[in-house]
Amino acid sequence: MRERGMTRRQALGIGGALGLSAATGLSASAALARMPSSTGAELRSAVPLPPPFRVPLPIPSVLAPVSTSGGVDRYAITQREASAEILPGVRTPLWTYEGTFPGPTIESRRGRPVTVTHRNELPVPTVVHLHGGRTPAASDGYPTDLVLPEGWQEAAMPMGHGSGHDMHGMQGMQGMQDPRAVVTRLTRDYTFPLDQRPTLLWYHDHRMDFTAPAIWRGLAGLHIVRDDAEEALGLPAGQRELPLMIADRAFAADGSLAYPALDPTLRGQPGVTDPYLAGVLGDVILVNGAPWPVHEVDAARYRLRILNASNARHYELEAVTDDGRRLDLVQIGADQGLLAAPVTHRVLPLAPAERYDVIIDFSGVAIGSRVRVVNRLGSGRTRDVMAFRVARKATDGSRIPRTLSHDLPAWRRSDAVRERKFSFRTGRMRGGHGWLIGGLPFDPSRSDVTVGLGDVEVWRLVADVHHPVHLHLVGFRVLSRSGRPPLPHDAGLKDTVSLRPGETVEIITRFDGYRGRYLFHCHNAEHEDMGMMANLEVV
Ligand SMILES: [Cu+2]
Repeated sequence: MRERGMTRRQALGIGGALGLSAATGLSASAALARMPSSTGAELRSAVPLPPPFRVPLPIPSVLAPVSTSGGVDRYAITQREASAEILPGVRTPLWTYEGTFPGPTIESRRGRPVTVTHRNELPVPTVVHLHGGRTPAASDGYPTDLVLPEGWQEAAMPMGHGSGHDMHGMQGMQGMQDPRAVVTRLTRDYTFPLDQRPTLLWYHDHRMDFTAPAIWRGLAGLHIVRDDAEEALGLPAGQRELPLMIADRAFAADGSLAYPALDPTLRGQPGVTDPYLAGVLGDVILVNGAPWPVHEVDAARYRLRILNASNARHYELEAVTDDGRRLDLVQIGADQGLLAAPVTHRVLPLAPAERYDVIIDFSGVAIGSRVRVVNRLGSGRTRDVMAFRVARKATDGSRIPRTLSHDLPAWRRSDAVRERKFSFRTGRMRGGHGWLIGGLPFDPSRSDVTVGLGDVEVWRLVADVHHPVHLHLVGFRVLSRSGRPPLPHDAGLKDTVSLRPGETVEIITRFDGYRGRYLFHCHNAEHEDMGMMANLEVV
């Protein structure tokens, strides 16, 4: 695996991060003017890469329940090693849910509980988090609530044992105690009431210190919640509804996924090598696990349910026809479900962990031609994402209602019982580089924020570089960006908001659902592993 020299991207990654944090007098507008496209450094693959738009778009299989009795859908997922042909002619070993990347999709109904029994046959402990789920704390996948593989030696556990190792600062949380951790061996039942708005959720690994490399190796899958009201809207459905999990990766010479882990076994020392401290970017764009895929479509409306499952890469998506026209991307939903009314974009920004529910209309596109989905922030091969080939004329009974939903929360600033401010910045952690919230690296045993069940609060989130900030348990609304109104793509109910360099974003939410210990954190997965999480206790 080769690394680029000191590329512009890399200079703007960690170099940009440190530069901004040092420039204390820098105004927000000046910071935005120098905004890099992503925060991170790019790995370069060491195998030949296929041309774009040749590999068909895979659709992840829908998992069949083991049982549906007693009002609960029960599923079983085995976490195990597998290999897949991601690049044509290349075998790539993966860590998977049920043998595939992405893992199988779970389809569920609003208010109908789902229990998933996860069995860990991987060589390391795991934790499952359902991102965007309104989930009781015991099933929310707190990072120390480990599921240990069979035969895992206590002494090898990164948690709960003081470490005398004299490693540099990126060793992270090693040796930290968490008396509240609930550790199980081999299996764990995760129960999701799914008493929430219908939307696209995703499940992924959330293990303390090792979330980023575990997701990178394949531990991610989709979970869709539906209800009757949404289905009655007449949106494109069936074959014309496509989940799109976008994620960048890089490949080593032996076909494995390249990742700059300090400990490639992911058993001991956490963290990545210095050039990648700001985030790991790959040079291959995968959609549903396939490189730059192509999908044949009717000349009709399609519903694209887009997830950015990348560790650190940001996208600005455009849909461009062969004759250079940009198609409208009509947003109908955000992270936490339908908007009140559609919002039309020509360019759709997409930060790690964000989801956008988008309608695209291929009816005006010449039969036999292509629509390329491109990332305006990419360069070279990373500019392409995927393509649609418009294959045939077709009838289209779908519609996009002017009103999509009536149940969005309308919290006002005056409803808030408290305002809080959190900075998301680089800093020193255990003698080295870390990513800090409010000046502190994550500590499971520390109480950071305690909120009352049912309280409405306004949070002011301040960034140095890009930080996609995610709250567990609740959805929120974006109130402002650096004193200005929210951007068009901030509409609706979100659970992840993209803080851009130098920006201050205000959000408002009500902490309802369940009491217990939750998290909020940066969803740049490398930042998250290097300290950028905090405890959120609902009492
Ligand atoms: Cu971050």
